[in-house]
Amino acid sequence: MSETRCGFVALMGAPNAGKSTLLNSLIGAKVSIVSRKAQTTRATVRGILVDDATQMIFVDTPGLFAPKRRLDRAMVSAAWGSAGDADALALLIDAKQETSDKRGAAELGEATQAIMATLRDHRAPKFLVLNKVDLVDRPLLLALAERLNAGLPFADTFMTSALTGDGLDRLKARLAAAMPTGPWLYPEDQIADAPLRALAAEITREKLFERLHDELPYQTTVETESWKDQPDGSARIEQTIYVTRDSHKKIVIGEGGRTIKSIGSAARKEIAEAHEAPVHLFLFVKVRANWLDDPERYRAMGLEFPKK
Ligand SMILES: Nc1nc2c(ncn2[C@@H]2O[C@H](COP(=O)(O)OP(=O)(O)OP(=O)(O)O)[C@@H](O)[C@H]2O)c(=O)[nH]1
Ligand SMILES: [Mg+2]
Repeated sequence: MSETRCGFVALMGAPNAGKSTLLNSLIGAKVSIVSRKAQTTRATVRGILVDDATQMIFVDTPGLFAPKRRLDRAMVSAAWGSAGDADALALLIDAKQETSDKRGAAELGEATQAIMATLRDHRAPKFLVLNKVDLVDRPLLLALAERLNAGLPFADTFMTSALTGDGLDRLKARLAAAMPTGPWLYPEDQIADAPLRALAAEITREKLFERLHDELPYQTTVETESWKDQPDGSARIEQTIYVTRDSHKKIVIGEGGRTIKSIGSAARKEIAEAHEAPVHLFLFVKVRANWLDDPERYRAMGLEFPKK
């Protein structure tokens, strides 16, 4: 083999820009959960991709926003932490939102400007990725690309649809060329580095995000308590869903257990796919008024616990 390359690409951007969808499309498998709601991703998630002699470790990060709660602060600081370690930074922009009528598409959104201001201080080469181009007319995209490039010198600009796969080949090739030479960090066929039990908890959390509304999904977390491989090849998995209030517990369970049943059955199917074997999933809902201030829960999420 010719000289190998290997490096980290951090996928950065505002909540809902499509970072996790892009990661899954690049890898060709679901390694990170996705939802229509903002702030779905809570901790960094790695997806590993080989392109000829190059191994790229893509790091999906929590969306960047002005944090209010302790959990928000932990999420945003995890995202900026991975920017510091990256060999290349990809700034994802939701092109649909950034060119929305409300704003007249004449100036950049406040959130985007704030992200660019912090990105400016990072050394690694920066790549601009206008995502969701399936939803935006071309002339608007070109104008947006121009405005963004005027704000920060990007090494290159890409127009992608993480949903349709449009533009991803060019992005992949260009990022591969930007990786430093060096030995690969993972075996050739490895696509993720999180243990299956962590992915399983995330999958259940995704189903909660799909089915719960308002503040509720933001006040829940999921942990895999036990995973037992059975002699017949199936897995017996127990998970705890933490909520902050008894009224939330009632909603998660639903009338006659309808909601929790639907969450469990959707999650079970997907976990079984990832595990490539049948799964028996048992969900328990626990009220922990202060889980958002409990260091143990942050450790389980893969986050550092902020002092305040
Ligand atoms: N039309 C369209 N929708 C997209 C595209 N990429 C992502 N989406 C949708 O945008 C929503 C958010 O996608 P995510 O991948 O969860 O976004 P994210 O940036 O990871 O969001 P956070 O984890 O909250 O920071 C989902 O409903 C996706 O299906 C795209 O290229 N086109
Ligand atoms: Mg995400």
